[in-house]
Amino acid sequence: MTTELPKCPETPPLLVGPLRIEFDHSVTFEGIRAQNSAVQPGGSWRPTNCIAQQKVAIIIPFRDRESHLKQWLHFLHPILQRQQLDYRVYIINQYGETTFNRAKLMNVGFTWALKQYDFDCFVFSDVDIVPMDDRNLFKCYNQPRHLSVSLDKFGFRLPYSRIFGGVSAMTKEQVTKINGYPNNYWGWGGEDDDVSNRLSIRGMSISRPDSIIGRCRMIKHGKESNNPGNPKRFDYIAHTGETIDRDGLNSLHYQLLSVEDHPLYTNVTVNIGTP
Ligand code: UD2
Ligand code: MN
Repeated sequence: MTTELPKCPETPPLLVGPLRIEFDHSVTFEGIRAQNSAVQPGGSWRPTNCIAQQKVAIIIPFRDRESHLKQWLHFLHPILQRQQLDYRVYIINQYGETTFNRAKLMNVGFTWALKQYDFDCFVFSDVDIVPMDDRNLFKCYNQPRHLSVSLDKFGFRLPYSRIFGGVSAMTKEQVTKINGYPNNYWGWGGEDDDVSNRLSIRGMSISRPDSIIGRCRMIKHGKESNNPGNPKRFDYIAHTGETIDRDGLNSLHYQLLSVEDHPLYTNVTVNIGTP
């Protein structure tokens, strides 16, 4: 006779609530591994005593931010395990030195993760943001979810109501409905507002935790010279209605250079081309 595991409860029982998040200690990959011995190669984990509510791919756009990545892994692996998610961490690493493209990396992560596993939910996260409360669940809801709602950098307030940058979660269906992220936002800014436009064009709204549970910290940093402000962003976000159907998952082209299972994450290095 086989005994089937029960589904994990809606509210994970081991959550602790508010967390002390400070970035003043340096951490090592070995140290993080030792603290998270149940995490599998590639940075995946799932509960052993119940079936997770959701299968979640965490997609992190990345280039040359190793110290941020260590802090993120250090804080997030324990939180994600307490949240009882069936999860895997994907670092989508942009190859080369040309202008950064955060949104296109998100599309690569979504597409690649689905080739590996039948994920239901995608959490798209900056590498430098850590939640200050583990009740801020890294899972998906009926409407697209914005998680980094109350950020220290913005004085723990929502800077504007339609903001969708930082950390956000969408189901596979929600991502598909908006044709994913735009691919043509090179450099800093605007791509998150384009996604917000896409959501409202497709009749969706943004769900959020409250401003206490939604508190987050961002690691202080400067701006990289190869991620300059995109001067075209204002023009682009005024025309999402015209671009949504032709720029996105259906027009994504990239060259996969390597996929490596590191002990704490899956590293996907990709050539996404140039502007
Ligand atoms: C804001 C948004 C972010 C994004 C960005 C504009 C919030 C809280 N954050 O972040 O979601 O919309 O503006 O593009 O609203 N990255 C690298 N290497 C680089 C450059 C960027 O890994 O050289 C990645 C990394 O994951 C980083 C993210 O891209 O966290 C966003 O870049 P940022 O942190 O420089 O931008 P920031 O903090 O203004
Ligand atoms: Mn940042």
